[in-house]
Amino acid sequence: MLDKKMAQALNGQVNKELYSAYLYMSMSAYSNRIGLKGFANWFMVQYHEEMFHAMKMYEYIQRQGEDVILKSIDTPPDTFKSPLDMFEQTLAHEQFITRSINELMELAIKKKDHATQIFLEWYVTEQVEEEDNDNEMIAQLKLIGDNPQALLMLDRELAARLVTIPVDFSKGVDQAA
Ligand code: OFO
Repeated sequence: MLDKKMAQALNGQVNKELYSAYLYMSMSAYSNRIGLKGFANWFMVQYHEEMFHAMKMYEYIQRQGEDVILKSIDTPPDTFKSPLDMFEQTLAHEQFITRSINELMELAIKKKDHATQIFLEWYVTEQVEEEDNDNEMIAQLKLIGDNPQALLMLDRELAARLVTIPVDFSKGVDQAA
C-alpha cells in the first residue's frame, strides 16, 4: 500500500529517470558525431542503466497497487562544448537526482512507509556510485587537457564498458546474471 502523495512523488521520479536516459542518449549521439565512439558507448551504457532505474521504480509503484502515470519528457541539450563539459553536466545532473532521491526518502520517513524506505536505499547507494564515476571521469579529463592522443586512449578504454540489465526489475544491475 502506498500513500497517494508518495505514489505521486515516485511517479515524478520515473519521469526524472527517463529524462536522465534521454540526456545520456543525447550525449552518446554527440560523442558519436565528434568521432569518440568509446564515449558514445559509455553514455549508451548509462542510458540503459537509467532506463533500468526508471523501470525498477515503475515496477515498484505497480507492485504496491498504484498506477504509473507517464508524463512528457523534456528535450535534452544536443551539443556540448567538450567531453569534459559532458561529464560536468552529467555530475550536476546526478547531484540533482541525488537531492531528489533524498527528498523521496524524507517523504517515506515522514509517512512511516518502511517498505519504500527499504526500496529507496538501493537508489541512495547507486547515487554514491554514479557521482563517484563522474568525478573520476572529470579528474581524468582535466589531466588530459588538450592532449588528443591521451583523449583517444581514454576513448578506447571507455569502448569496453559493458552492462547487463536484468529482466526482473526488482533486482539490481549487478544481480543480472
Ligand atoms: Fe544516474 O541515476 Fe538514475 O538518474
